[in-house]
Amino acid sequence: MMRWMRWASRLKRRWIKGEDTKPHTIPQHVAIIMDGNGRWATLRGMPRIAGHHAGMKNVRDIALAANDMGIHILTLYAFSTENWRRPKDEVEFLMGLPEEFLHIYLDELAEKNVQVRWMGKSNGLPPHTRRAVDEAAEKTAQNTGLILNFALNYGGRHELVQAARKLAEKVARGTLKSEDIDEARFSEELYTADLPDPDLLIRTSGEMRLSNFLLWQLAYTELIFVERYWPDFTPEDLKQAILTYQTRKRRFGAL
Ligand code: V0D
Repeated sequence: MMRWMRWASRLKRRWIKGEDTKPHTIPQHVAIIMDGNGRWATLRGMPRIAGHHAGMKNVRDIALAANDMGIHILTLYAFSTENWRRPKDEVEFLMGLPEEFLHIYLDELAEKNVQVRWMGKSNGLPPHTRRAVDEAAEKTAQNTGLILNFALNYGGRHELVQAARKLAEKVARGTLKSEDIDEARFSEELYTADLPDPDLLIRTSGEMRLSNFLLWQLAYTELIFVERYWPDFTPEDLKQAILTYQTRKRRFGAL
């Protein structure tokens, strides 16, 4: 409970007069599975990578909208440990997107006080991708606005296994007692150790699966699935998702 309290005062929630979402129940952590980029392109007779590129531009729009709404953390599933199985050309294109995104948008995001982070398996990313995301994280580490958190080379089961392994090593070395392993201690070994769990997960493009995303952290998260493909997902759709989230919260409170 105390861990997320730190976030309460982290960012002043701006409230826009006339807006119909309620400021006191804005989710502090929103996670998104940005699905449907390939299908968006195919539908237009374009190559899949054109969809990924359109999806990249949309990351900027939604991140700035989230920042304006006073969301504290936006965690985006950009590349999973399973995505390596895609065609080599597509993977190569995807691995160029962080650099392109940061080249175009980092200055603007940094100016708006956004902190860029990434989480995932550090081994396996091409060095050029790794360098770009690490530099962006370093450059924005002191920013106090939205935390824009990219899940890159991320797999939920892998995250859990590496947490178990780190704990086992500490027990073997005698620096941790097995009876001291509880949920709080376990979650300290996850990539999200210093973040509250997501309040809201949005998955675009109509698929209703978690696809190995944040398996531990989503235990109590409200799940919202929208039909819209990611490149077509607008700040207005984000606002609608938050309104739905708030309706659910209100119903829950009435029980
Ligand atoms: C493709 C839709 C931004 C999902 C969004 C390497 C599929 C566009 C980034 C990004 C991707 C990552 C880190 C960072 C800055 C930007 C990104 C990937 C894919 C996978 F620090 N969009 N984006 N990364 N797509």
